[in-house]
Amino acid sequence: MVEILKPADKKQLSKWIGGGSSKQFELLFKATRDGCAANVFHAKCDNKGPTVTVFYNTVDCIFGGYTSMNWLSVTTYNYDEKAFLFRLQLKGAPEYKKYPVKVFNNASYSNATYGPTFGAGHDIYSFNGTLAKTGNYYASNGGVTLGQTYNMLGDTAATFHAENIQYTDIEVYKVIDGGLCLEKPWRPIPGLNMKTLMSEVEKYSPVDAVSIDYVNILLIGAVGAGKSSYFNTINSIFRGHVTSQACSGSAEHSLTTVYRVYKIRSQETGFPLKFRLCDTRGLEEAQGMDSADLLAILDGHLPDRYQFNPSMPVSPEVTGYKKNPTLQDKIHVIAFVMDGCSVDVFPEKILTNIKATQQKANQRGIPQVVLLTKVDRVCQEVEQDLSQVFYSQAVQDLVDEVSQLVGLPRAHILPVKNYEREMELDQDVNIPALLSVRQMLRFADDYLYNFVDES
Ligand SMILES: Nc1nc2c(ncn2[C@@H]2O[C@H](COP(=O)(O)OP(=O)(O)OP(=O)(O)O)[C@@H](O)[C@H]2O)c(=O)[nH]1
Ligand SMILES: [Mg+2]
Repeated sequence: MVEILKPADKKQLSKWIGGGSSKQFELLFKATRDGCAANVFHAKCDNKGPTVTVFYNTVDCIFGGYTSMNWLSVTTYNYDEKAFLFRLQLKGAPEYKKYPVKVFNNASYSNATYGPTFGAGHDIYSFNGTLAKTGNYYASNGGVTLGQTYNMLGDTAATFHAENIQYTDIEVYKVIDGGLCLEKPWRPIPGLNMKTLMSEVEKYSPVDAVSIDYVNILLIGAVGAGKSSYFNTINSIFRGHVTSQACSGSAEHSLTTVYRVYKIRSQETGFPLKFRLCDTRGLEEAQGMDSADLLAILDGHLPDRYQFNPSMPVSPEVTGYKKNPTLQDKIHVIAFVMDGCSVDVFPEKILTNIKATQQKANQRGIPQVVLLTKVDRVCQEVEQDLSQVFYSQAVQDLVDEVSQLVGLPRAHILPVKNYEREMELDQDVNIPALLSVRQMLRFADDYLYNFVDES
């Protein structure tokens, strides 16, 4: 028998449970499948960590409770600050509401002869012993006595479950961090094919009217966000094997200390492709790339291999400083590189720095994207199978979150996984990476067209 909790309900529960990532719900117990018996419930659900219990009654109400604590067969109340009751549906109509626990000590009640029970005085007491089915439901010998342990926020038995404890089903789901794969991709990419993508990127040439040979894509972001690894990833794809031309790794301060304008050569022709990836020193809270350095890069003053010096920002006196940069020297697209795992705890100072850069970029009309790296660490499914990137609820949620955080449209947020542990190329790594390059090249052309129109 299939589970009946709908994807939209899972999404809502996932949000209520919180903690950053989307949740997966693994069905542990289902009355209509396993029998409505307390011993079966305990055999399947004890010591399984956080769970959601869902009740379906004969008047189409769906409600239940969440606890982050184990169910046990010993008789005890369980302390839980995170527990809550919820309503998903009232008499057939979706009515989402979360009711927080107010007496933490009594959040749930474990007892070998009880089914799942929430609260002292038993806010929700599912059943005792074994229930036989009457027609299509189990008439509960438990009860619902609201308001003892949970704050019902003005709701009553009538508006919670229509005072009905004839259950057509009771389900208990184990809540797992990460995951939840969608049936349809959240970012549909019709005709997606690695060879086509590669050839599109290889054939790219900047808008004719501006007569430049290549476009410059600037990679900026926090220390360790994956800027150098991104260049290595793109370079690897076109070189035909995994390369690590740019130094990458983990360090307290930025590993990259020199401004590098990297070329990427096509394996087939041996010629450089018509874009450059400009790798920078990481942004840091205390030291790091100075805003004067950044402006100099945007406007094309800094030479390749410029040595960043946090205690001495760039000046026209430094060797190689281009006093009169041309369009060819300027930055045509900015990619903010963000570690997908640290979006929730993104340092305020670095965000302020990014916002300031965005302001400068907007004044210059430079298009911006976010390269959202390390998506393999965002969700278990994606870690196991990278082809799930565009099917992962967690990645979709993260893209939404980042889009809000930096104020860019969602199509500008590009999830990628860089080569880091792999020794061989992998199509599932290449596809999101190539899509991100293609998108940036399209944006670069937008910038160039604006330039043509202006002049
Ligand atoms: N799992 C995983 N690890 C990654 C990914 N991208 C980068 N890393 C790892 O993250 C660490 C930092 O990557 P770098 O590319 O050096 O980061 P950076 O932004 O250039 O850092 P700095 O130059 O120090 O500012 C390295 O250990 C990489 O292997 C990714 O997509 N997934
Ligand atoms: Mg680096």
